[in-house]
Order: sequence, then structure tokens, then C-alpha cells
Amino acid sequence: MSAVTYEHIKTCAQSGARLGIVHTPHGSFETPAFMPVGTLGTVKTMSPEDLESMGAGIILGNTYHLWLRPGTDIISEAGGLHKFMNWKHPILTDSGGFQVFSLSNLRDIQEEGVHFRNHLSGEKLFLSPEKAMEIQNILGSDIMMAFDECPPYPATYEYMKASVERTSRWAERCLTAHSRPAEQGLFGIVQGGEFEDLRIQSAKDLTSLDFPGYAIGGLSVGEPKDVMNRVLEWTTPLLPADKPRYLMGVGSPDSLIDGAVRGIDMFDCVLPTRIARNGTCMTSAGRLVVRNAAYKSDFRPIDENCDCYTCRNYSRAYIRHLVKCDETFGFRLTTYHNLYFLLKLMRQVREAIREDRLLDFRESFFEAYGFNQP
Ligand code: PRF
Ligand code: ZN
Repeated sequence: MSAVTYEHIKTCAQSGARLGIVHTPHGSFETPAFMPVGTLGTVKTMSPEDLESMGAGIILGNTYHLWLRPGTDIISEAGGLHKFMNWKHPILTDSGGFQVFSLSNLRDIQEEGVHFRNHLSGEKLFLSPEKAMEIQNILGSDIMMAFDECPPYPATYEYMKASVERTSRWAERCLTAHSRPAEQGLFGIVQGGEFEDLRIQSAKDLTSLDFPGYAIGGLSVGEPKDVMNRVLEWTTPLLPADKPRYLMGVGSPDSLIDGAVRGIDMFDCVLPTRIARNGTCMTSAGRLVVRNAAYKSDFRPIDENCDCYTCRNYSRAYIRHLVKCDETFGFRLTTYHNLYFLLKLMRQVREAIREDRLLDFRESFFEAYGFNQP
């Protein structure tokens, strides 16, 4: 029995959206799910109790960052990442590949792995499929990710083809190197950019390897929205229906809904937490930049339709004041609200799937949020 399994509840009669439950060694979470990002062993400014209270079922950690600081020896000594950070529920760790590509400008990709420099100290480092599995086995995440290459957008067809083929060979090495398959589920990552035949090839290569779940990588890297939707329409039908599907690095409300419509079960993104620390809030009427002078003496909550801790207790004027003074509490309040907003959106999406009305929900949400209908 695999460490991670997918229980399908139902498919929406209006769309391809799936309602399900992912089971892991640290408990289960309902899908479609949004996973808050805790890169360094903390979702910035939030305690585990905050995350539980807003209904987060699973969070992310990053192999690359935790390997550099505090290092695997310390986390091993703590008894794994769950114990180290006091999070009792599921954790997914990204493999480090994407972070090396986005954080380190000096890198050299070889068949064996990637040579690069530590973005903090400049020290020379090497990450490979085997090393990424070793680190994630020590972290003890419930869901580990294969070591892949996420090429920049746009990349040439020739580059993308060579990259997809290498990512498939790396995926096979990841499966071989993974030492705890009964305790941790390893997901494969489909790449291939905006090229249909390469997405098909990548999906075929990876599904032949029988991972307990599959991710779609290489999206939300600067391509237009319709390109992402098209890639999802080519790719999700090729993934096994009895395993979870994860769209990596996507977290804008419109893309969460459009991904769910196309059969995606899991999403993660730094967007809600990152924009919160810069004074931007997601609301049912669109983005609200609480830093703006317009909110100086506005004593209404961030979102009048929100029942989160922040909106029940604090005003736009107060939060604007805190954020403008760089007060930590202000960032806590905006972060809590933004994460609550996306987790509640996913609860609404699940409810709409249950009642076969996800496209109706999409239409009303998009209209209120101010997105143009495609
Ligand atoms: N690969 C990995 N992590 C990722 C991505 C990817 O392609 C993306 C793409 N947006 C985000 N995070 N390993
Ligand atoms: Zn709120």
C-alpha cells in the first residue's frame, strides 16, 4: 500500500472538477486543496495554531532552503520536519530543482545533477535526484517531489525536448533512490512547456513509472493564462484518475478555480503570503491595497463578506497604520486574511462540485472579483 492515496468522491456534472480526499501518514485533506507555503519551516508570520484555525489541511516546505539552513543534521536530530516545526498534519516538500533554477543565477545543469552556488554564501553546491531524495527522506514529508528541471519561459522546442527527456530520466532515478516509500509518497512532475507533444511525452514517461501522484510543473512561469489552461486540458486527461494531481506554483483565485474546473486537486503558491507582507489583500470584490491613503480613516473590515479573525476584529485604517509602520502584527493580520480567503474559496469550490454547479460558481465569483470572462 502506498503512503499516499486518493479517494475519489465525485466529479462535477458541470465541469471536469473532482471532489476527493488525499490520505497521508499524517492525516487526510479534502481536495481541491490550496497548500500554504512554509519555505523555511514556517508559513511566514503564522503559527501552526493559526494555520489549524483557518482550516489549512496541508502545508509546503522546501528542500533547497531547509538543506542550506538549518541543514539536515539539525532536522534529523529534531526527529523530522513535523516535530521540528510542531506541525502535526501533512507536509509536502518541493525537491529543490525549481528553487535552484529561480534563486541561483550561476548554475550548470548536467546529466548527473545541477552545480550551483548557495544564494546566501556563494559556496559551491551540487543537487541531484539522489541528493534531493536523501534530503526529503530526512525531512520526513508526507509527499516528496521528484527532482525536475523547470525551464524558463519561453524556451525553444529543442531545449524543452532535451529537458523533458532528462527530467524523465531523473524521475526514474528519484524512484530508485527514495528509501522510505511506505512512509512517504513521491510525486512525479510533468514538464514540456507549451508544447503539446512534449507534454504528452512527459506524461507518458512519468505515468509508466507509477508514482502515487502527479504534478504539472513548468506553468505560471510568465505564460499567458490561456496557454496554462490549454496545457492543463492536454495534460490532465493523461494522468491516472485514481491519483492526485497537483498544479505547482499557482495561487491566484481565478487560476485556482480554472485549475479545479480542469481536474486539478492540489495547488500551492507564495502569492497570498507574499502580497500580504506588502499590504495587498484578496477580497470578494478583488484586490485591496490596504496601504493606500484611501483607507486612512476607513473603519470597515478588509472584506465585509469575510468572517476571518482579522476581519472580525480589525479595521482597514488600523491595518494600514500597522503595515505602513512595518509593524509585524499588521503582516500577521493581512497574511491570516489572505490565507483564510483562499482556503474558504477552496471550501466553496468543493461545495460547488458536490452540488454540480462549479461553472455557475465560477461565473459569479469572477464577476464579483472583477475578472473578465474569457
Ligand atoms: N517544478 C518544481 N517546483 C515548482 C515548479 C516546477 O515546475 C513550479 C512551476 N510554477 C513551481 N514550483 N519542482
Ligand atoms: Zn478576512
